[in-house]
Amino acid sequence: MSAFARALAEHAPRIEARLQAEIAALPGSNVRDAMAYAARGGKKLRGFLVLESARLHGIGPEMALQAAAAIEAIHSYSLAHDDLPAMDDDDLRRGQPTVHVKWNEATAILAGDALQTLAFGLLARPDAAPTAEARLALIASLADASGGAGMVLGQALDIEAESADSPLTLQEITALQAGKTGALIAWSACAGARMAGADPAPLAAYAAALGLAFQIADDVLDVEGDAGLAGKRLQKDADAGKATFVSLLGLDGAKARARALVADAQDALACYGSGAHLLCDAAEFVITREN
Ligand code: GRG
Repeated sequence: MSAFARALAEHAPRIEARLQAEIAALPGSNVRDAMAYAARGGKKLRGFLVLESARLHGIGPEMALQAAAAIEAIHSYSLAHDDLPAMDDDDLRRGQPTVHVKWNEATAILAGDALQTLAFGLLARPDAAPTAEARLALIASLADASGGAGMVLGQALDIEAESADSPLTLQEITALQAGKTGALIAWSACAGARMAGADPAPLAAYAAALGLAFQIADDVLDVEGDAGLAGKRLQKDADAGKATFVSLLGLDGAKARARALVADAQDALACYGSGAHLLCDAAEFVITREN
């Protein structure tokens, strides 16, 4: 097992435990149960990026786990809503029935809503960052990353593309994915710098390349992956005739582009020296993952 795989395997249950403890503290309801279900499992890659970028800036997991749980709450909300019939209409996520299939649409919508507000609540706690300014920077940047200039915009462009007259161009699909997938990954990688009041620019450059490589790898997985390992339905984009990095660049071209982006991501970390080796390995991981 690589050092990265070991670190991810160590971090993921701690992030999950922190998030589940926060959800368990809410009053009992179907929505609370659905929140816990939506937050369960997954790689916790975004939380990992938070913990590692915090470590790079001298901030330990006791403090950084709060922001790691927050970003995984936002990510879980986005998946629960993305799976709804009004959006991607999926019945399988992380190898399990999706939230609206297990409960119903109203519960899936409310669980997503409550996961989203929980995230901002977690970041507002005194133990989320060393100073009030840093907490505000985390909150404001997460609002940007997840809202109408970030993930929600990317999702809206993706939905619009389904009924467009012509498939998206490479430039359009790159912009779409920068919002839909890239914005939360970028927030995660920059979180440690924001907590410490440091310049997040090198981490932002790392994350821009990482996020795009992640999405290209997702498109490759959609074509070549094993649905059992991926824990979700594959070939959806090709079946829907949607433009993807694979349809635009070809399978080999998409893989080559992802590999070049991993090199760019690793180059952006040079200023941190050997302290960033796990983030370097994370870039390698996103293009070799099977789920
Ligand atoms: C509903 C506002 C709104 C946004 C949804 C995240 C998203 C936007 C849609 C998800 C659709 C999708 C499959 C996108 C591809 C990239 C992606 C986000 C994959 C899932 O992330 P992983 O692989 O998942 O990190 P785990 O399960 O490991 O947490």
